[in-house]
Amino acid sequence: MQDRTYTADAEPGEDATVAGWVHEIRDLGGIAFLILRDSTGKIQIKFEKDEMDDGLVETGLDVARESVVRVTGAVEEEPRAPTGVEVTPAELEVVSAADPELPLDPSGKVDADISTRLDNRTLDLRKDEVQAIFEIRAEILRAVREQFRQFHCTEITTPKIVATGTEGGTELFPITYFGEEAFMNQSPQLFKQLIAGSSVERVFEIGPIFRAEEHNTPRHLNEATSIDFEGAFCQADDAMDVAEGVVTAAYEAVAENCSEELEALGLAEDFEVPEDGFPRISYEEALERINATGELDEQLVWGDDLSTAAEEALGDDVGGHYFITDWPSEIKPFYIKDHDDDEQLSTGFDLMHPRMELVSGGQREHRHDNLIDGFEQQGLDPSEFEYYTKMFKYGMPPHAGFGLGGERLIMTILGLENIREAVLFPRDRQRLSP
Ligand code: ATP
Ligand code: AMO
Repeated sequence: MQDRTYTADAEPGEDATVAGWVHEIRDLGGIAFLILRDSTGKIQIKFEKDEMDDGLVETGLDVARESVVRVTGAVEEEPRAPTGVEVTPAELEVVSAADPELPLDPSGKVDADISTRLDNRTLDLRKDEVQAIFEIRAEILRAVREQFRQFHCTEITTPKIVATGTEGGTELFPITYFGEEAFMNQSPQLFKQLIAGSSVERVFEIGPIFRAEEHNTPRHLNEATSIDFEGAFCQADDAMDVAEGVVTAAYEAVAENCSEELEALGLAEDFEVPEDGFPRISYEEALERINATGELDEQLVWGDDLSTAAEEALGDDVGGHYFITDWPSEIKPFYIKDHDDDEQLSTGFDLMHPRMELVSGGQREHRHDNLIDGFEQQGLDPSEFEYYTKMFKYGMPPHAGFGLGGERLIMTILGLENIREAVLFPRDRQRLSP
């Protein structure tokens, strides 16, 4: 590491070398200031023109904004400086000059649309509020991992290049794998079940999923981060407890450890951790409550999936996170188990935030013959999935699990308008690079 002091650690009374980006230059005539920014904050560099070497003053004040500079000098207390300290430079080196024309203004004085921001993510991330999102994202993922460990889960990594899809044929990205057709995985679904069915029992994964979603919406990505859980000897209720625990842990970690970032996002005052005991509402009751709101043009009937408008009507009615349980079997995938006493009714559940779905999960069909029937009912050829189904013949315990959309979790925690804000380099219909 090069010898330098973070701006936040520059101690008055000592000499220091600080290095970072030129945030701003203010030339007031006899005196001028360069505000230098690094990952820990900002510091003022003072130029008293009459008292300093002309060459040094010229280099310091002619440098374009966002150039990288290294400055060595005496650090002193200065109440008028933005952070209460300033450096009087003895040496100043322009390490990397920036073009005076920037495609994006990192000071945020000039607004940029999301597309310009994503095209220039490096500059965009120089804004405090954008950096705050990714600091919080890192903290959320840390907290989620820790919570899973407390639930005695083992972290796994499953393949992303696969032979078969599980979440609907039209949303697959095909690729060529040494001359054979293969796909980018849509979900770790089958693999996590295969591991839960070994004596590892409880697993989680945080990894990418790929979906060829046709729609361009503020809450869909073509490459997203899925937070998956699978547990042997679990029922749907147990998986719901884990989902609630993980979501709550993420909020708690942000409340406890991200006060500066919340401040930068203007969320510090109103940030709230959701109350535990998310209500569990059956699909049937959900339909009744949605219909009773009178918000929809047409009444919903049994078997209907919930449209965005329906989800929003129910979200407003409930007012917080909630589960929808006991969905009709026909609209849940083959791997979700039906209730033993009613095969029209599945053990599938969704966890909803008032603005959108966060989680899908359920108890799994662990009986080999019923599983094969399920494939056929869904129009899938079970022989293509033999690598999966045959393990159900060698001691497969009852099990349950869920998938939680990582970016949707971040988006709802921070109230972001667009899911792309929660990903460094989002993939959508229009965007394959950077
Ligand atoms: P000083 O007595 O500190 O040299 P000044 O009042 O003589 O300052 P200038 O030197 O021309 O005037 O400074 C212009 C402006 O910059 C003034 O409003 C002053 O308050 C402000 N200023 C001067 N020094 C600093 C500093 N170290 N940090 C922040 N602001 C300063
Ligand atoms: P599902 O398809 O509902 O279920 O996905 C689970 C969760 O992942 C998130 N998600 C997405 N987020 C952003 N962009 C997308 N294109 C996208 N697709 C999904 C959502 C969603 O609730 N195998 C099951 C899970 C399980 O049963 O364990 C599955 O994938 O937040």
